[in-house]
Amino acid sequence: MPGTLVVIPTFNERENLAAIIGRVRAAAPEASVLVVDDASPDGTGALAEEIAASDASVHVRHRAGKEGLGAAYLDAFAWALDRGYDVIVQMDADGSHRPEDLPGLLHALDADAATPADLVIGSRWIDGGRIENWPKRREWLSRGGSAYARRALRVPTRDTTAGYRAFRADALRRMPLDDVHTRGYGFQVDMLWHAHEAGFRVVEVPVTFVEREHGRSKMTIGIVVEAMARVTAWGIRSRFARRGTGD
Ligand SMILES: Nc1nc2c(ncn2[C@@H]2O[C@H](COP(=O)(O)OP(=O)(O)OP(=O)(O)O)[C@@H](O)[C@H]2O)c(=O)[nH]1
Ligand SMILES: [Mg+2]
Repeated sequence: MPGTLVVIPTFNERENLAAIIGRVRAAAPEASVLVVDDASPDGTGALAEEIAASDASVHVRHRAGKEGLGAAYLDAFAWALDRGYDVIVQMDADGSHRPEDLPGLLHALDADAATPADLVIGSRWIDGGRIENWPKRREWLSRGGSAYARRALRVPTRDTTAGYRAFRADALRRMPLDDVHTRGYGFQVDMLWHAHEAGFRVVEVPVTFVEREHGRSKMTIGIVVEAMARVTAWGIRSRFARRGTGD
């Protein structure tokens, strides 16, 4: 029975995969898991198949090569919407997004929550949000990037780059996903901006973000530059569009 799907994109996460799936299954036993692997050279895809063979709630998608996080998520969204899941969660494989925070994210989507959301963001930069094991330099880069995107795009969210998110599927279905072109790290900002423009109710809940212990970061300076350049261009474009409509 469709319900909640936790999407875990992977590229060379063999050391992390079994642990993260185990923790998701423990924290949210009713949720299914979809691993989206971009032909990881370290064999993450084969390991995902092994796990799926012994757990019917775990699914795997294999993509031909490394095309970026955004491409993997768009593929997963289409897969999940096709199959009628009600809630779609984004989660990194490296343990930065703690599965134990998942019930809090899902609760904010509930109809009986104080302000039921279309999109819930696991936020580092609101009261109660924390980060563990990040060098100050990384913290300031992330805070600065979030603040810049918030101002440039006029979105109300504190953590605009966070990758730990939960979408209500019916809201995601209304989004123009074909207009989301960012494939790298800016994908998160791109999606948030489109969600905001589409009138989504976006709610932030505090999470503890933990730096990866195993494996290597796929974050590069090129990814940061792509994100900053795009945010600047979107900000300018949306201002002109508003002026054009007299807003
Ligand atoms: N399928 C797929 N997954 C990816 C790709 N790039 C990154 N990922 C996954 O996306 C998640 C986030 O990537 P990370 O490398 O952790 O990026 P980050 O969190 O910004 O950087 P660090 O935590 O410092 O390593 C991880 O689960 C990665 O394995 C990609 O091109 N394709
Ligand atoms: Mg990470």
